[in-house]
Amino acid sequence: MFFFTIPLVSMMSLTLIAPSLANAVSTTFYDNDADISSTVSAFQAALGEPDNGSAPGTLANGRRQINWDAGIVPFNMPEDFFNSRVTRGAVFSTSNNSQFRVSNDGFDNEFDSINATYPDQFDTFSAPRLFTPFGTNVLEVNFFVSGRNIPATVSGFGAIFTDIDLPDSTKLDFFDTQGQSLISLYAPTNPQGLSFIGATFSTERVGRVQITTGNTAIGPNDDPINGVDVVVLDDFLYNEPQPIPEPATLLLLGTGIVGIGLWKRKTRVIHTSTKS
Ligand SMILES: [Ca+2]
Ligand SMILES: [Ca+2]
Ligand SMILES: [Ca+2]
Ligand SMILES: [Ca+2]
Repeated sequence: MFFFTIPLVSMMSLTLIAPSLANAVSTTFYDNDADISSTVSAFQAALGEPDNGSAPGTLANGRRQINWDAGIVPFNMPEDFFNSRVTRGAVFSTSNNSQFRVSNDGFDNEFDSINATYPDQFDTFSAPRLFTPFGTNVLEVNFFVSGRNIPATVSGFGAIFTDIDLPDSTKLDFFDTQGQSLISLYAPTNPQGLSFIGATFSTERVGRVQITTGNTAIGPNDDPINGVDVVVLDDFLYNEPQPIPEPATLLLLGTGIVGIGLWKRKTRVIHTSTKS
């Protein structure tokens, strides 16, 4: 594992005009090796200890994780399952009726009930279950105080993908609570294997993460030679969702940050791998 720092200014010049991004540092994590576990462990450490499981309410420290593998997670998973039934502060949505699927619910293996060829393409980080939006390849992750209908933010999020064949097909887009883009990360390819990407932020708060899985909704055969890249998801990792401060508090914070006037920004990349 190695570290290096690159300026983000050229990539994200738009963010320079946003006062909320003063002095922000993002650390990004990538891995598409045969074993991504060391990078996932480094990301868990960056998010913080402990794993807060399904504890309700907001805790001061630690992280939340979703591996989809518990038997109670249904094949047709509702969008709010991981805040209402299992309280981990994450609610998902799509532009297409917010439909989701979780594999291996008795009759299914790695989504072979959707397409019989998929088990040859997909791998698991945490066996046996995988996750996907349904009817679209784009989903949104919104954060809440665990088990409550109180919007929240995080300062880091990462996800594991399987069967990324084409570069630039799969990415995470991070947004603040105002909808300003914080960073866009493309995931490295790893056909029939696993890819991890994640980012943590020093001062910015992430209000929403948009996940793009390949370039098609799940359903067709994976056919990258003809430009069709089906990709699905395994584990999600994010730090403890914290409630969004009251508007008066935000106003005071914004005023103070503008006064500092140092809108420097840089990013640190951990373990970049180039396997294709
Ligand atoms: Ca498989
Ligand atoms: Ca799993
Ligand atoms: Ca493939
Ligand atoms: Ca694929």
